[in-house]
Amino acid sequence: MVESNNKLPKDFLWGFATASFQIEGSTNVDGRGPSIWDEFSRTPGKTLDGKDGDHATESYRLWREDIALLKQYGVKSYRFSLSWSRIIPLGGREDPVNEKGIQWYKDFIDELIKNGIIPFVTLYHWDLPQGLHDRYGGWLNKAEIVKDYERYARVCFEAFGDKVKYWLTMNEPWCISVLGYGRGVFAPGHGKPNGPGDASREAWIVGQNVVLAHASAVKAYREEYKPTQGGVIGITLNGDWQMPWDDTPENIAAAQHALDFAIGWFADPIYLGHYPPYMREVLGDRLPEYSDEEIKLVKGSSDFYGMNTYTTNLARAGGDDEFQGLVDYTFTRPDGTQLGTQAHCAWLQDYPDGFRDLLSYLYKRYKMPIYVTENGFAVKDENDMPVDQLLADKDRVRYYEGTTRALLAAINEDGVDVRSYFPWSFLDNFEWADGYTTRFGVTYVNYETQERIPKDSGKFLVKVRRQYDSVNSR
Ligand code: GBH
Repeated sequence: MVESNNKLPKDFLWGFATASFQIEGSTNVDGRGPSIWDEFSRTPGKTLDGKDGDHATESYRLWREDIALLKQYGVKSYRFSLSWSRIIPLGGREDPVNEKGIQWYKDFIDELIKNGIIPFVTLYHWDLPQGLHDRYGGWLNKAEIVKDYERYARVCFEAFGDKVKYWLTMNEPWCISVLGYGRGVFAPGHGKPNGPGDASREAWIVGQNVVLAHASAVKAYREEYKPTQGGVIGITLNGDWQMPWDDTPENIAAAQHALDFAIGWFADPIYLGHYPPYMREVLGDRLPEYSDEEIKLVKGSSDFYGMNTYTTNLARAGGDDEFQGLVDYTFTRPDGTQLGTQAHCAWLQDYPDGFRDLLSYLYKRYKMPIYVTENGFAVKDENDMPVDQLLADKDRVRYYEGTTRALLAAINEDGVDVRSYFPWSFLDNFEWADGYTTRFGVTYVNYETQERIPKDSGKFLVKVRRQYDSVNSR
């Protein structure tokens, strides 16, 4: 029996998410230029299994099969990203546009629409053209990157904006900045001890440049494309719920400090017009100021809150990691028990109540409609299991049971305006520094044969979506 609080808003976008570099492969085809992830993943020691993105799930070649499977899953929408260096191989505003790259995405978008699937497009999911990194330091160079990104965005609005009505400028600026320039575990690998770059400054600089590039593209869209194309545009931020480890005042404060550094760093300037005061307290002048003109551009530059979330942390004061706001994260409660089921990744446990609490927090603080653009789970040791065992992905099914229930409660009981749910990911794929050893897909991919087989979690998500739909059509 379907309960009344199983209702989803009428135009709710239910689908799956991916990103260009993680699935496309064919890195040397149809004029694509190199990206920083080609170079990084080919450097020995940067990925866990020593593998790169040259094949991934071969989705550049197998796109028709992928769309057929999406249709079989019955999704209403599909979130994917564009590869900047397929569209402008060298990346810059004076560099030539690659018609073959544009045509490929046009065909892809047309085929989605023909199958009744709404395209939800990310402009940038971490695969910066290597040409821009080599030419002027990529995201570190404000004057150049903001203009080059804006031009890239314009080329995309021009080429695809008649069909694409949902745009994300950037995927997870925290990851671009901290993992790429602060901890050095992602491309371009700055910020490691003894590595290139000043880890105490670069991440904070990159964070601001990413926001300014985002805001410039949004301005261009609103002024020149939106009036005729009529879509929405915004940014998507990673951020996990933070619970105080216990109810001492220090740890209650620590949870807010963790949110300030993980989310507020970007969301506060964009939605409220200033940095969280705590960030200035910790970083002093290492946190770059927004000029009056810049903050005018940035404030209000997102039509919605784009939310990527995976887990909940227990926050404890006294950490020494600036990128976490000097807060310690743990999954171990004061009584020694674990918060939830452990995933393959050390940073991920299953805790659905946190998903609901995060939605409420974001809605109250930023007062924007929320698009959940990623949410997912990697089953522990899945990659080592025989296929039949791996397909019965119980822990992932339980994870999605929890988060979909929390999603419905947030909408129907807490009154949060949520407009999409895109589990990560449609397919097992290239999991960045983990290579292919960590699987996030609701669809198993055999990387030798490129066979795709739905896991139980994929079938589960199809089933719950049908239940919600039947409520909608009453
Ligand atoms: C998403 O990021 C990405 O958008 C997607 O491309 C990726 O495949 C997916 O996650 C699964 O990983 O303290 O160094 O251990 C998720 C956000 C933020 C999750 C950083 C991991 C811990 C980093 N990520 N977080 S670390």
